Amino acid sequence: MREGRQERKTKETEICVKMNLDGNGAYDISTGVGFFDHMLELFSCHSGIDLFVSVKGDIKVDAHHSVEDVGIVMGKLLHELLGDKKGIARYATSYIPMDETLARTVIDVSGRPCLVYRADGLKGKTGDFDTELTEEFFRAFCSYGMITAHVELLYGGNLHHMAEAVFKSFAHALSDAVKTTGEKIPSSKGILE
Ligand SMILES: [Mn+2]
Repeated sequence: MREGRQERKTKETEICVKMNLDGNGAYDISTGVGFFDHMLELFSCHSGIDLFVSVKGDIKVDAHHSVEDVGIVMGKLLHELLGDKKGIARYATSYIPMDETLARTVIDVSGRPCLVYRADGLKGKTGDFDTELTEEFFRAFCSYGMITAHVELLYGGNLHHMAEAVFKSFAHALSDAVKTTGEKIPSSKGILE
């Protein structure tokens, strides 16, 4: 089982994350930011990755530190749980519509951190969440998870739909990319860091 936990404490946030890459989408999320909880719940549900997230953060400032730091801790844990990446699919693509909105994520579990993020329309608040923080979350997650992701909001209208489609498309692509489908390390170099 690729299952574990990771904790991180700074002067801004105190975070605990537990993850099971081979789970069935069970979650318990409490970040102090309601809409972000909703996004992480979707992430778990649609990736099949079991996810526990608990945050005590300085949300009286704003949600920035909490959201970014959850990305850091989730990324670090993902990287640890993937180990030598033997047998994983490595590449995956997912398109997710939500009514008028369409999002696409293409992932390479490359061992190299890179995020290409194109979601110009994702600006402004929905609920208690500044949707521009979506980029901060994925940047931190990809940087510490050592994965390459191209995340695009192709078009959309409603902010809630747009944020949701982006998170769901990322979740689906990640789920497929980390699935174990064989025995080999999927690289002609013989190693994925
Ligand atoms: Mn929703």
